[in-house]
Amino acid sequence: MKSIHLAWIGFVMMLSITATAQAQYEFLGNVIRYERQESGIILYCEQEVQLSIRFLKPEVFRVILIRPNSREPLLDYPLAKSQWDPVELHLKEENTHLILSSKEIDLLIHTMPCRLTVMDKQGNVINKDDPGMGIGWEGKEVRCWKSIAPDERFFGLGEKTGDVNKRGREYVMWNSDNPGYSNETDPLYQSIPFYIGIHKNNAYGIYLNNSYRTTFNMGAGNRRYVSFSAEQGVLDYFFFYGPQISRIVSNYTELTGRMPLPPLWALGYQQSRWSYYPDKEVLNLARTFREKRIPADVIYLDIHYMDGYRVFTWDKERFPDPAKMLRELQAMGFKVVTIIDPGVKVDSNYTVAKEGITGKHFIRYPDGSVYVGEVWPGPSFFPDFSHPATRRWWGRHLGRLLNTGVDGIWNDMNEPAVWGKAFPTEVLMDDGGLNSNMKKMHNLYGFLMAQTAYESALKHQPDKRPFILTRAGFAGEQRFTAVWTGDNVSSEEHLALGIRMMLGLGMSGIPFVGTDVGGFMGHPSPELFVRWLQVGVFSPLFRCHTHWDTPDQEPWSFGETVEELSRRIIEMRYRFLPYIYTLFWEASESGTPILRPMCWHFQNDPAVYEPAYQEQFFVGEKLLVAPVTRVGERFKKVYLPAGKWLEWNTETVYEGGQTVVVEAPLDRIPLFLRAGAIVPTQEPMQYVGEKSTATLYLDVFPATDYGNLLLYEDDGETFAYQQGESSLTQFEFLREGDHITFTKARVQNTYQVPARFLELRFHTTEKKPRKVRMGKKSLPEITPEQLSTAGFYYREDRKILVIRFPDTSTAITVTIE
Ligand code: MIG
Repeated sequence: MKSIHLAWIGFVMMLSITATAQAQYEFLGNVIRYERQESGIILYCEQEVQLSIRFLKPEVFRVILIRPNSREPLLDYPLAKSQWDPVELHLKEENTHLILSSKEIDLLIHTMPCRLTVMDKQGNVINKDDPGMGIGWEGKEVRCWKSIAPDERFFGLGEKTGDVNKRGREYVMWNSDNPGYSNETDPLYQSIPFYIGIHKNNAYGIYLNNSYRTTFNMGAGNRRYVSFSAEQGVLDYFFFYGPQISRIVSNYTELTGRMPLPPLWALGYQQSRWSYYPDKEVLNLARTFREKRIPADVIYLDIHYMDGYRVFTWDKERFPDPAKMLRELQAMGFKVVTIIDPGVKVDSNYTVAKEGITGKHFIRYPDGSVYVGEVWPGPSFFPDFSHPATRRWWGRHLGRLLNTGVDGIWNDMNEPAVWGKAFPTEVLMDDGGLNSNMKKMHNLYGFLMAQTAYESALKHQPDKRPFILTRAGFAGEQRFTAVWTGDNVSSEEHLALGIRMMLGLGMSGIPFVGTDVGGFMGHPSPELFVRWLQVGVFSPLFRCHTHWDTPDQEPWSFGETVEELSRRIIEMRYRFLPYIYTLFWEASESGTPILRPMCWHFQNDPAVYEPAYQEQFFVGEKLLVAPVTRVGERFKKVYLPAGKWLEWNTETVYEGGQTVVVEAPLDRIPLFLRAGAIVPTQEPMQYVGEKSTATLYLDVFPATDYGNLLLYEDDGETFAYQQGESSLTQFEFLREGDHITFTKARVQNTYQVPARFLELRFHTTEKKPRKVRMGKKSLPEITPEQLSTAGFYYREDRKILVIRFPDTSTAITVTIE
């Protein structure tokens, strides 16, 4: 046997091991023998401990620590994919190590003791176990230590406070309701045990597949290592090699799933507060939006719509006829999303409570008695969303709500939160018959509740894309739900923190995220409200929300000037919808976040990591946003990475690779088009679907030889796109000196886009072209008022060449000479 040599060395080493005292970690010892398996290897180590390594792809592998007497099943809720093609590997045995190679990486397995080093094909170390500690355990706790590279930075970990770069702090995963949290608070509502490490132009990701309380030490209190540990359960992690961040997130979301396309209306402006009631006030709110011509798509009903906070009821006095109110709102083009809390009021006259008791749907103590905790309704029961029957039961009630005319579900308090902040850990959930306590299930509760809502919505309205929003959750929840960052504060610090949290979530596989615009606790100054709305324009979820005891926080609540500014800012969101929707599609296809930190596109530029610029972000690949987050600030210092950049508001071109200062009056968001950009926009409308777009605008910044846009469109509502009913259009330009060739090619044409004009706007055009041709035909010069004539005009003042023509044929070529 090949392994005899190793076994002998292992035996010699064993003799030198002294007995471990109790209050100490034990570390993974020597490899005694190994067994090659398809796509992997099992390493048999001292003390009957095994390490299983299995490749899912040449650049992705899974490591599982198997200890005697701890046979807990692996966690499978977060995983969307379990079948992977075999991966071809080669094994080489050397004196002190084995080398397991895929075509992407070499995994060095040191055998004495067992430690892993991951190398790229050029021999660079991507990541390695701490040589002294590697993997260890103490009682039920398991931990892995990884060496830190001097220049290493860390990203991800979901919804976490602090900087975008997580280095130097320790973070805990334990879903917690922390209203009015600060930049130091941890943990918060979400647990996404996934991070990305970037160093020396190399990057990797690690996902710890364990739902117990886990801890990520990102080099806090030490200069030596990162460690990730779980209080209990299996040490089971996935390693994703980059070297590009995008590939890490793509593979991570292939494993844990991707966001399905939401309905297009969910990308519109959303208005919420705790709480709008009674029905007359809700209708008034809706009418005010329409009268004031401030676009909006969604109104939220917070807990006051219910009868005494009883979930799935309506307060009869405040909302005597919900179906009628919902119909009236619908007629005005509004969608309604209602809050759903998990706590079911203990009340012997309340159907939901009675059904839950008879159906055994509630979480129980180990002695069988039903757990009662206190939340809004007073003493409450808590549904066991891990039980399929409970999911069906809850789903039927959700279905009733949807059939009344409600359009989306907002899951709150699902950490789960109770007064006293200590949901007992000994209570039990079904967990597929395993009967697991909350130590394992706590962090999964929000995930399972969101899954229940998503599946129920699908079942009851199979033709409509569900919209679910959740406060708490776990890795993989992006398959079911959008996320908002909970109870923030109306402060400048929180506006900036919210951006960092959205970026962290996006890098952790969750693209559909937002903050309470304006802030939840407290009241924003008029100016802070404006600045927050501006960030909202580019937040995937654009929802204004505020606390019970705060003043009004609608776009018209801050005086006339702010009302006018708000209208224009919200209109801007509707202008950008074609671009944002295309980014949602990209996210659903590849896991790529909609908001991206600058390192996403400029990984090797050290300046993009400077904390001073960490709230600048990309919206897609072509738009860089540098929002103002401070009141009184009228200039913005912006770092522009390499290349040319066009400031959207002023038509100024900047050379990248430097810091610039741009004007940022209150009505302006510093916004930069990257050279090569083709950005699609439309005219604003009052709500999604109000009218079809008469013109699709394409803003082109041709300061480079080539640029492109793959535009995605579909009906925005149904699942027809999954049967291929969508439209994909490739727009490209090629530039040689003053000569530009612009082409359009429908690459997928099963969804019929509405009849419309295309308007190309070539920025930074120095002079009026001699000729503009479409195919072989010369286009006439027209005036800006000639909206229904094909032709071109030149705007001397802004140096923009405008070309308009009907968007009829599936392929065109426009030549500018
Ligand atoms: O204990 O439903 O984060 O958005 O308005 C507070 C009332 C409960 C917390 C949510 C917030 C919501 C509020 N809820």
